[in-house]
Formats: sequence, structure tokens, C-alpha cells
Amino acid sequence: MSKVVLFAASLLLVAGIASAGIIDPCNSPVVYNGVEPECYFACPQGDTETFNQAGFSWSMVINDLIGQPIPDIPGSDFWLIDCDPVNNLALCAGSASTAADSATNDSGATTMGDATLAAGGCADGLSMVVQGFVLGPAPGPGCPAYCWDIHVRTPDLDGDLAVTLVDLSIFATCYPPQPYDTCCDFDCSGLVNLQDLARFAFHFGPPGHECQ
Ligand SMILES: [Ca+2]
Ligand SMILES: [Ca+2]
Repeated sequence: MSKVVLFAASLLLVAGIASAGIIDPCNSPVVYNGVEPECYFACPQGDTETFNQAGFSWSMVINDLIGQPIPDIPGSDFWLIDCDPVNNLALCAGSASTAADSATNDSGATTMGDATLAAGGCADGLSMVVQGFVLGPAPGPGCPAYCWDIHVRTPDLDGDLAVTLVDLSIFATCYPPQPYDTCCDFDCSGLVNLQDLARFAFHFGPPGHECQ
């Protein structure tokens, strides 16, 4: 074997070692177990239904850049982010706003379903993040992130992570006969009515619900 070939082989070996254990977001498949569109009601206090209770969950396998599964990634290293263009979902403590059900196993696999989402604001799409990598690829050219059609509604309408008088005043501007605002339609029923008011009232308190 020539020196050049040996050198090239060593380079490849080093590259392989360097790529081991680094998440490959384009080769870490996620399966969403649910229907789309989905509606999810969240509160900064995190006191709403879990994803499983709301009827959806995720299963994912995390692989590294050389295609090997990555075990022992803590559940707390997984979270969800807003992927709609308006992008005004507010997460309590960022990555701590939700979590996977367990650390990844020897096959790199885990699920998300037992957690709630502790958040304010309003979102019309969610992506899955692990250790800062947004997982993909969804169908399409390149490696676009998965962006599930999940509508997140919260009583924290201004997204400051507390349900206060400011949110009450915003809610009043979208309660009939005021014009419909989809962010005030907490059950995604297509109209804002007493059902939505009841949810708002529960989380308005007193005391107003906020991040824990
Ligand atoms: Ca607020
Ligand atoms: Ca409604």
C-alpha cells in the first residue's frame, strides 16, 4: 500500500471517529403517532393534558453521523419548538418546557408522550429538537425539518409566560361579538365561546398560572 493510500485511510478513520456520537438530524427518523391537524391546549404552568392524554405521541431513533444509534441521551435533552412562520410560541425554561419519556436505549430509541408542554403564546406547527438539532427530514428536497400540523393554544395570549390581566384584556378582544382570533379558540372548535372562556378562567386563577 502506498503512503498516499495509507494517509487517505487514516484520514477516513479519523473522520469516522470524529463523527461517532454526533447527532445526524437527517438520519434520525421520527414517527408522529396521531392525526393532523391536531389541537393541543398548553399553559405555562404545565397543568394540561399530556400528549398521550391528548391522543398523540412521537417515537424516534437517534443516530450519529456514521449511522450508529446513540444511547443514553437524557429525556430532558428533547423538546419541541414552534415551526410556523409567525413563530410566537413561548417555552418555559426553553428546552425544559417538555421532555422525552426516557433516555435513548441501546438502539437509540425513545418516545415522547408522557409530558405536557409548559408554554404560552400560540403555534400552528411543532418540530422536534434533540440537543439543539431539529430533526428531519420531512418529505422534500434537502433535509427539511419535520413540522407537524399541531395547533398549540394557550391562555397566555401575549406569551410572557404568565396568565395575567393583560391576557384577559386580549381575550376580551376576541370574544364574541369581537372578531374571531384563532389563538383564542383554545379547543380549535372554529369559534370562541363559553368552552374557551371556561379554560381561560381556570388558568387565570387567581393566582394566574405561570412557569414553575
Ligand atoms: Ca401573559
Ligand atoms: Ca373554541
